[in-house]
Amino acid sequence: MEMFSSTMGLVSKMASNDYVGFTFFVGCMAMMAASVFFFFSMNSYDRKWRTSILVSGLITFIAAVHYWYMRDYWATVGESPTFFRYVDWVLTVPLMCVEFFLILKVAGAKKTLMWRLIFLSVIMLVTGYIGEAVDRDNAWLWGLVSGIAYFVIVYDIWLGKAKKLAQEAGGAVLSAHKTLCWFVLVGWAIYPLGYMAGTPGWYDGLNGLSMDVIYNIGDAINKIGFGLVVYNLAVTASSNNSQTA
Ligand SMILES: *C/C=C(C)/C=C/C=C(C)/C=C/C1=C(C)CCCC1(C)C
Repeated sequence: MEMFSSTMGLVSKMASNDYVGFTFFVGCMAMMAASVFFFFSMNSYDRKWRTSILVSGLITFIAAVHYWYMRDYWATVGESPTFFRYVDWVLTVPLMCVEFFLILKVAGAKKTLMWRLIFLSVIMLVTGYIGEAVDRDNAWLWGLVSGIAYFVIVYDIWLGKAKKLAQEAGGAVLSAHKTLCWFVLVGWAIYPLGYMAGTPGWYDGLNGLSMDVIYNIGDAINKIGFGLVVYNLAVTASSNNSQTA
């Protein structure tokens, strides 16, 4: 990566085929824009949705800050910013679990449901980190443990207690819950693909799509998409209320 000095200081040049650098850059901007959108709209809807939209904004904001560092790390070091990546995930993925709890609170969701999902997500991410950065030789084993934790999360929200609560709540909450479930089943499944693309000797760069590009696409879809589902719930549920009032 070639460097040149500008009047602004040291700026690294981005090659036109540097898809990783490009997606870090665009991802950073998209996360910032989404955060501003969520923060500014949080007071426009019923009070009970305020925290949910705030958490949507926190998820994209935390990601924006990490993308800023990851973009920089990639541009100067030229390696995958695995450490920053996992710090970002270990903060934002549990917050996504909190979102499930917050929208199901109307149906009487208990904190134990939230802590169970948070616990599973931390197991999923810590084992993934070990497989990616600490014990590469056993990447398959750590990936497997991580995959099992992921599977339990999918089971819990699709068929377990969370599903029952969503059905009790019905209406807009039920449909938001369903959409979030699809994000976890399909959107989150992008990550194990990235992991496989990044493990030497597996599918190193699935047809040129490197691990970081796959992770960056996954993050944009999941973090911004998740937030928009919650935002949409607040909009629908608030206007429904004012019609019946
Ligand atoms: C905003 C960030 C999100 C939603 C990150 C989600 C990450 C995952 C669902 C990661 C899952 C993994 C596996 C299921 C197995 C291989 C290791 C991981 C950590 C990539």
